Amino acid sequence: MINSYREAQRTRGAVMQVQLALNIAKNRAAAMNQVVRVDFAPGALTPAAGFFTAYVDLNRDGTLDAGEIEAAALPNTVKRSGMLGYELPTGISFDQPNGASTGPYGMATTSDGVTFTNDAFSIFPDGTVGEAGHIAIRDQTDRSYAIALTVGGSTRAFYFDGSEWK
Ligand SMILES: [Ca+2]
Repeated sequence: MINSYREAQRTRGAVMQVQLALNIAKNRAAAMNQVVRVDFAPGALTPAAGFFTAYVDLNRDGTLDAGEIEAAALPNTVKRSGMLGYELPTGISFDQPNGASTGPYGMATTSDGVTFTNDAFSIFPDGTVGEAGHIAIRDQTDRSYAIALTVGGSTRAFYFDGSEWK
């Protein structure tokens, strides 16, 4: 039996942590004057793993190479498949909500919940990102959120009420 209120709090908490992680990654890109790559499908993982990393892409090739700094500064850092990153709590996943024909701001959706090319994007030292998109997050009671990212690098969390994003 799922306690609905507690479940809602837990899901909102996870959404806030993902948003916080993106902001930490952005601050890091500025502080280090380097590109930070946020990857929801690092190594052999896919977004279904509910795990992502954000590493300092020193050679700017979009790949996590030996010697590149991993995501130790993210909230709730765990190690998965040999990589440091953030993992969604049990029962919460990257996934599009049922009944949503678009994402926030009318963005296109993808079935795995993460719309970025190759499920990853780069944050440049000036805070801008290579690609706008969103990350949809859903819990086991179908409560659905998304974090939308603009090319300017700002993030905003949305809730899907069953018919529209708010
Ligand atoms: Ca690299």
